Amino acid sequence: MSENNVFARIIRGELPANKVYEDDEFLAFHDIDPAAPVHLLLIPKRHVVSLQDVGPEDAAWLGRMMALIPKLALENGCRPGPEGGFRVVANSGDDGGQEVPHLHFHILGGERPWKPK
Ligand code: IU
Repeated sequence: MSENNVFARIIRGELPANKVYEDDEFLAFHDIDPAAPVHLLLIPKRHVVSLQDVGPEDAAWLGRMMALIPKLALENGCRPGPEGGFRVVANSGDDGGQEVPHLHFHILGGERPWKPK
């Protein structure tokens, strides 16, 4: 059965998103309710609910996903260098505060102050 959460529907093109990046494996878009001046979500197109569902066999695609983060952050307004930077958050499961059951990395940045999500 296919996923029916909002991110799966964005991947399938059933819902719009303010996309900043897309390739065969991943999609990134602006969070609809930003918690920082820059707030992106990076998701894999494959069906993965959370970091609780990945293991050593996922190292290659997860590595490619992680390696996209600095590029996306800098291309979308995060400031470079030690005084700039960004925060990466992956809420996982109910105790982790996850609302949408499809793996996603929040990429948060921009000039402070802002309250981390
Ligand atoms: P969480 O880690 O599952 O709690 O984060 C879900 C995020 O998805 C949250 O920051 C929402 O603002 C965001 N979001 C979105 O960007 N577009 C949507 O249609 C929905 C949620 I629903």
